[in-house]
Amino acid sequence: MKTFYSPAHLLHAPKEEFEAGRLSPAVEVPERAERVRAEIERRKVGPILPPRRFGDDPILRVHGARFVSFLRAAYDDWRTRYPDDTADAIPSAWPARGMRLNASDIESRLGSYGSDTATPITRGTFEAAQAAVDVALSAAEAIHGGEGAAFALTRPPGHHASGDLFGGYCYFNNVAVAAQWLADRGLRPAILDVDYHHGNGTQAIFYARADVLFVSIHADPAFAFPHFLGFGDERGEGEGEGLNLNLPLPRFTAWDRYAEALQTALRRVREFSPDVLLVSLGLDTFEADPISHFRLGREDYFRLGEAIAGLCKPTLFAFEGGYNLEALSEITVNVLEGFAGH
Ligand code: SP5
Ligand code: ZN
Repeated sequence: MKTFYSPAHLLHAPKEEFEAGRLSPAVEVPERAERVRAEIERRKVGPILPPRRFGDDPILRVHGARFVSFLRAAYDDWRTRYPDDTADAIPSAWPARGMRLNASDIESRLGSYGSDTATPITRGTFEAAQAAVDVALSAAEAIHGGEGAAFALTRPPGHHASGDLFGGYCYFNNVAVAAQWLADRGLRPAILDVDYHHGNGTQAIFYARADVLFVSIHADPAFAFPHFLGFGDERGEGEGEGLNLNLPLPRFTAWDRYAEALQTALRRVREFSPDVLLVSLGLDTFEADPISHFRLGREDYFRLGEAIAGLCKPTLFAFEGGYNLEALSEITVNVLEGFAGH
């Protein structure tokens, strides 16, 4: 299996996030992708290739032009506002109920386009996010060209970013842009999101769409991030009615219960009969993940890959969350090997 990877992700290295009432060390760090890259070499998954540049157009098929302009300028605007400081840009006020959406200065723009305080914009964030999209698109192009599978080692992740919101460590929705690119070439994409957290951004982007299926297995938002989307009664709307499937699970879910949800998800994907499958591959379902509460073990990730392979579809895996630095690379490659049948 080919892996697509860009060192430009190193440009996005936030030191801290504001979470649980305090600034804490960032968990979405460059070392994540560097470790996975090394393990892919060590276990000989296949060649590691650089992405090509696709430019803004495929991004603009999914994200609003104002949102893209905001992200492009955000760090410089922030530095201009706070010239004698070095802190990264983090929103601190939002247009909450009863207020007016006003995206004039950098503070109001951060609050208008940002959804939480854990997703800092640093000097290199835009370039890294753009490269992550190119990585996902290059994998999509490989699959469009006839590859049976590809791994997009995307960082920063994407599934919490919607058409005009960044958050949950995500800026551009890598998987959504890749799915749209494939749909624009006449293919019928299904997206399976197995990150611990609900892919609220991806769901929002395709919620009213009949041509893209979104299925997500995740921690119940009744107790987990993103808190405000991902409930079981969200089934799509308009033409997209019935084309969104959320499978929220309780705290401490282990493989047996997870596997049941996975079978339900795979049944729905099969019924949709896609031309191509995109997997939002979060590894934060691991039992020792530092911010999550499922209990999948190392070996379970082989089973996950194998089960996905059972669909017999061209498959694009895109890296999302997963924060246990010691286990992350091993369990990521377990999925890829399980899929490839090693
Ligand atoms: C891509 C992805 O996995 N994004 C996840 C973003 C989650 N951000 C907030 C998580 C809150 C978890 N709180 C645990 C407290 C440990 N300090
Ligand atoms: Zn996650």
